[in-house]
Amino acid sequence: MEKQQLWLLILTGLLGAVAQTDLHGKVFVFPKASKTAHVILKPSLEQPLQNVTVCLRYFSDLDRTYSLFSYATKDKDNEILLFKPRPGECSLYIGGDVVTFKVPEKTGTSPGWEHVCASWESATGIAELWVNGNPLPRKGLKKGYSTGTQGVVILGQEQDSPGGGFNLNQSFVGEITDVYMWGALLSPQEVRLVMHNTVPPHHIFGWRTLSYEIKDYVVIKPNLFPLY
Ligand SMILES: *[C@@H]1O[C@H](CO)[C@@H](O)[C@H](O)[C@H]1NC(C)=O
Ligand SMILES: *[C@@H]1O[C@H](CO)[C@@H](O)[C@H](O)[C@H]1NC(C)=O
Ligand SMILES: [Ca+2]
Repeated sequence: MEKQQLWLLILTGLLGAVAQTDLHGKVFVFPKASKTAHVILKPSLEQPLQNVTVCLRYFSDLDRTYSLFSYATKDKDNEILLFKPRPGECSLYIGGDVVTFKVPEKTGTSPGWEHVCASWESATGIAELWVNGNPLPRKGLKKGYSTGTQGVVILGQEQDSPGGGFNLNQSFVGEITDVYMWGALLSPQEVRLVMHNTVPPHHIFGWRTLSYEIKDYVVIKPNLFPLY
């Protein structure tokens, strides 16, 4: 009996460590403003990154500030952060520095949903933001930098310390789906393929093989507007 329980524990432990879910056609719903609701993505980033791309699709009617993707390390709470300071703008933080892109209103085909890909290349510092498959004028930051490791990646809240320091006024309310991260840059063609859910391999996080932990009030639901 005790032996069985022990094996069960070991098995659950192993499954817990590697459990991956195919969330195709599903979304995370963040139903209300909160300073606790969030989703932790795993594993934590073990390698410093010189090339980074983050893509996701989201739908929100917030007109305040909110976070889309937050990676915080002990040294830098805004190590990699995709952030909406206000409607019509999108900011990318790398190692605590920030560039802000002006986003033209409604360029997409799915009303309300917006697909974004943000990338950063250490060698040049060049940051790209693609909105619904269209590139915005490039900016630059943190040339020569490598992102820190062993931090925490969170959807739904903006971190001011790894795994915490949330602010209700920066919480995400709405729906997020198709979240991916690569330690590499994507070609323009790849960005457009990702938008149509044909995704290059070798990602760090992938929506169809996601390891995650939901904290507090976040609900997984079918996508009501599945274009792809
Ligand atoms: C970063 O991407 C560039 C362009 O794809 C590539 O030449 C370079 O080797 C990459 N660097 C690393 C560290 O992966
Ligand atoms: C959130 O915003 C409200 C209204 O603007 C403000 O009164 C409150 O102090 C803010 N809370 C935090 C934690 O920043
Ligand atoms: Ca922060």
